Amino acid sequence: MKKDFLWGSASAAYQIEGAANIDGKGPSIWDQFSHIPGNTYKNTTGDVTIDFYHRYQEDIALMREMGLQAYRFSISWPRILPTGSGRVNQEGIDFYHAVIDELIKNGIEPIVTIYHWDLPLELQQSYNGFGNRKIIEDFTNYCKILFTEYGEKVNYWITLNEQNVFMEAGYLDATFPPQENDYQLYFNANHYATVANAQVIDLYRKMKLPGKIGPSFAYKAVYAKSCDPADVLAMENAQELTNWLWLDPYITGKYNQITLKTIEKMGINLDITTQDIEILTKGKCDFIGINYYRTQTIKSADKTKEAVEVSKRTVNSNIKNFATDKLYLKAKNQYLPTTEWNWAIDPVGFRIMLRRLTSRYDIPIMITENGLGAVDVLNEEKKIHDDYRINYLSQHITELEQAVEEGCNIIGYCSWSFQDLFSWLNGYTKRYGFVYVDRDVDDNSKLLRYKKDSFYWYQQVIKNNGIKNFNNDNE
Ligand code: BGP
Repeated sequence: MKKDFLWGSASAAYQIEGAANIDGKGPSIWDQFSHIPGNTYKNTTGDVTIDFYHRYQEDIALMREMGLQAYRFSISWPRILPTGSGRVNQEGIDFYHAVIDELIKNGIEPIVTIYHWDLPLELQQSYNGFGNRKIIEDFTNYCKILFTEYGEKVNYWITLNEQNVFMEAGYLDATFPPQENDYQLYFNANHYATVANAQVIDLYRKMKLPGKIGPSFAYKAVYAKSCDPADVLAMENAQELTNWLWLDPYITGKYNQITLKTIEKMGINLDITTQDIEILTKGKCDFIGINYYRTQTIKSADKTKEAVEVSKRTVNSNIKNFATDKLYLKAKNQYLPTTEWNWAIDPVGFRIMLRRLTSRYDIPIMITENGLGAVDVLNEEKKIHDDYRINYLSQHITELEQAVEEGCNIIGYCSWSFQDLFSWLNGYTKRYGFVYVDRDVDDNSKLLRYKKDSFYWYQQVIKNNGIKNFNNDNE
């Protein structure tokens, strides 16, 4: 990898901070959602999580010990602005200065995510959050505060984390807040978020700050189930509605015509103005953040009963006369193993995705998440032998190295995650970290940190600037 390549790891505020109700922080939509019984695994909440808020120095010391070069974390909007706009909470501002300073002091590059899903509850309750175009102004004002406070210290900004995921889960599947199930609302809310993203990138440039800025996208490269042209066409439909709908405006500054027409034919009235179109052209990203976990396989709608999985979505929708399942269906890929959570494990798909991105857009790419969620066991000697995680990461990094040799411009790699953390709907059963945190649904656990085998393995990867050299050295 190039000299300035960053080997890092990632997290998000709601998943690590805890301290949900102290030092002036306001409630977020996730605080409310996780407190409604039945929404999360065994009703786990982010009230305490792994208490990064009080233990950040201990965690950053572990990062330093590992040799981590970058740490991606998010800022909690309601910790900065308890009601989303208006009064600023100085204790929140100070907290993130302290975290950023501590990272820099320890030689670790802070990569700051501005929005990782914890919208201030007030904005949801007063005007429906992302469902209203007012969000664009409030998001811009929030960003202005962050750029003014931290702009000189932070070289990498991530605007929105996985807009595609929080939109789909929040506005179609109703599994995340605000638990809506409405295609018309989904497409408009998504569009407002896309405009908000572009507007703050434009603002960042106008403020003449030294760093780079871009969103993080959950990219699932799509495969056709077969070479039947009907399956391939279905795959193309899926690309429009699951990838290009975001990547095109982020990177090229406009939606492509096929995406727009597809949405229109679905009976959607997209609330897009000429001013929006201008904002999009001014807010192209410097790099694209990619969160990669899996690929998806697609088949055409005509031939099957596998439609059930996708059709569920339209059950309560206000628009019942269309569904994406007329355009494409999800299918199983018989060539790929899966995780315990049934996510396809596909390291080659990682490389395919990077190559597709490069050939379509030719843009610098930062891997902002990649990792394996698994059940980890702390044994009697207080060790965690997570060779399955080492295998997963090692296969993915190997493909990443290949992609670089093949011409992809990758500027960094952040695994998900450094410490174990709260997995939105899965509590602490599904763990991703290099550092085990003694934490379960029970808020009284001790929150002690233990280094897993993968901690020492990643330490070597960083030291050797990748897997290739590391493996050669060990031969
Ligand atoms: C991404 C999110 C992360 C993280 C990860 C793993 O979509 O950006 O916040 O949680 O997925 O997901 P999960 O915890 O559901 O397994």
